[in-house]
Amino acid sequence: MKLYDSDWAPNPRRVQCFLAEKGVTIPRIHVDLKSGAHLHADFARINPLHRVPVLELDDGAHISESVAICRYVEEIHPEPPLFGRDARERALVEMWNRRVELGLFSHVGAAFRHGHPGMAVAEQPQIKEWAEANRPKALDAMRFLDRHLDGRNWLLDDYFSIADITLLVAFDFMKAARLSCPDEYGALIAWRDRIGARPCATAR
Ligand SMILES: N[C@@H](CCC(=O)N[C@@H](CS)C(=O)NCC(=O)O)C(=O)O
Repeated sequence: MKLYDSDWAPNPRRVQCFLAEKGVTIPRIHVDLKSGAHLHADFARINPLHRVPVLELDDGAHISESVAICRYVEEIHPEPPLFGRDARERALVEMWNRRVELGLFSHVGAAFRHGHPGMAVAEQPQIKEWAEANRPKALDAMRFLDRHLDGRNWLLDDYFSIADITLLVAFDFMKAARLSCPDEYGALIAWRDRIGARPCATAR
């Protein structure tokens, strides 16, 4: 088994964070996104969508999509469970993971891809107005998450899950999108401090 990933991009980081929380290591093949290594025809055999991360299994199968990779890892390394421990918790994890993906991650991603000069070639057409339109949406999501986290350790109270990992990656990726968390969102900032002590925070 090997993992095609990159050292700075957010979706590969989601998998690295997940593996760090599991205490699992998978051999990695670095794909240099900046030089366009993922755009080569050869990489299409690994992922025809030319994106990382991709997990290559020993039978030659390729799993892309960061959450699909994490689900596979959860199946083969069940401890500690990060997708929920019973039906109720699994549904709540899915709910919060999707809320973070759709509510924050996607807006931060759009602000980055459409606003950063370094993405002008990769993101075509790059629409600056779309980057700007996504900034207030990201702020709305931060406000929503801040309110939810008030009085809670993690998105699911005392249970740490993949949803927190998704939030960590989205939160930290804000810097690249030139977004920041307003000081008034104290519960969200305290959550970021708390997760900073976990293995996922330093995973790369
Ligand atoms: N939905 C995919 C997204 C994968 C993705 O967009 N990966 C980015 C890095 S974060 C990428 O490979 N970008 C290359 C490009 O846009 O050309 C996932 O969850 O893994």
